[in-house]
Amino acid sequence: MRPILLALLTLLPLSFLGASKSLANDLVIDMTVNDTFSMKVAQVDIGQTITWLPKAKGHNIEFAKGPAGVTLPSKSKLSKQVSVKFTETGVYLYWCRPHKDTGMLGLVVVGNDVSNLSEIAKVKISRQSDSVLEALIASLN
Ligand SMILES: [Cu+2]
Repeated sequence: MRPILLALLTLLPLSFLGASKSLANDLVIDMTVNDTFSMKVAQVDIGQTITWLPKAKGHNIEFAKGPAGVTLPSKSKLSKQVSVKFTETGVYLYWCRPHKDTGMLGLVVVGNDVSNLSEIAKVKISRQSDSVLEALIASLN
């Protein structure tokens, strides 16, 4: 009787820890009132999900480029929460359609794979956004 009870007591907190850990591993990025993404370079593992939360109206996410041959997630509706699960490794570039020329963009790196970073670097947006993208890419090199 006693060993069983002990085993149950030790298992219980562990399973709670496991549950909160898998939740914590998924990322949340705010679309902010300042027309930015709260996290500009997001690193996730294969199978993880990122949720973008609209903290202000008039933002969305639209993927511009990803690893070769990978179908990009479809663009999200303005001012709506959206979640994307990433199942292919590589770097993904996305922006907010209304603010794409004023630097509201971000990168997602899946599975630590930056092999397509030079392809991402070739994307031209606007002078302001190109310099933002350059800085994000430099932070990964
Ligand atoms: Cu925006």
